Amino acid sequence: MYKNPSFGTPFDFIMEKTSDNQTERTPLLLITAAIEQGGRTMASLLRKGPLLGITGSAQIRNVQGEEVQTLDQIGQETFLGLFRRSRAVLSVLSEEAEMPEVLPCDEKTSLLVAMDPLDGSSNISVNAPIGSIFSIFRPPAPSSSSPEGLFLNASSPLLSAYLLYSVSTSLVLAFSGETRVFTLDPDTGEFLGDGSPWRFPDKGKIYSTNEAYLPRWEKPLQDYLSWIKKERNPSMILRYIGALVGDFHRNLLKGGIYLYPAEAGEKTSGKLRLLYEACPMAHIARNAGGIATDGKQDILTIVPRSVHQRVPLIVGSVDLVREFQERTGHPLSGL
Ligand code: AFP
Repeated sequence: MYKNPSFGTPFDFIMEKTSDNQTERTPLLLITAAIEQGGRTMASLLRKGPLLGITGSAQIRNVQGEEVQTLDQIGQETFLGLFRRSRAVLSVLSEEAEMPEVLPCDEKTSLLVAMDPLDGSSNISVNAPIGSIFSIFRPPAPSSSSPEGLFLNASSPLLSAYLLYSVSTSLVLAFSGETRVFTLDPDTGEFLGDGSPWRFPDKGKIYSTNEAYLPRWEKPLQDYLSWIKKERNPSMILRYIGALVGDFHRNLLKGGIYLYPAEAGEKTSGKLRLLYEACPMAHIARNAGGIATDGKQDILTIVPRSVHQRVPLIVGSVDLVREFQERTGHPLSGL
């Protein structure tokens, strides 16, 4: 099997970026290795999908009231088990559990993990892309608060990651000012990347949103969409997979903007969860030269009020997000 000698692994990336941070090097290596192992396990299961009888509903609802799929449960058990065994994680917050779970660890070097173990579950039964999303936080000091308090008082992400299970399996990591893209070699089990930072391309022309909800959006948002379709020059194209990881990844590689806004009226906070969906994507975008906003403020400056808090999310290339903000009445400052 041909392997380009300049290819590097997530291990190389973390080693390179922690040369002056010995304290966090080990937990970051252990957590990244757990994410890689979970990615290998999930990718291997997903390849067989319906043959294993795991692509259906688990016939229960999660804390958010959403139907849980069997693969949601498998993702939860897989990643939670790996983080437990790493002994580098103080607590895990998951979309699939009401409360964060405290894990046995070496307290001196432990970090917090927030995760959506299986993003885009409605894509499972139709063999469309899905993913897993992670944000790694430093615990607040002193770290004696409640399990929830740890996440509500944590700093912005130290490292963010997602796995995309599609034609191939990608691992995207953002850490220390860089976003890097790795691909799973299914023969060797290694995640390999070309060793260079990834940046959003300039002049992206993709917008991704569920336009079926447009009638329920605020007027400035409706006007923005209408302008995109009728007047913007150069014109844009619409692409929507319906799994945040898939939509974000395409825009990261091609240049584009993803929008999941709040609806006008009672459902004002949008659908996506701050700590394990919006925040990691914002962090990955930022490290790739992009930006994320809730429509009014940078996602990375939002202080969570609850661990499963939802926020509107607009994320992508800086020029497109800036244009969105200007047209909807909240110009970005400082960018
Ligand atoms: P799940 O992780 O619960 O499957 O949610 C997926 C998701 O939150 C996100 O990945 C998508 O972008 C979004 O839902 C799609 O939602 P709509 O069907 O409302 O467009």
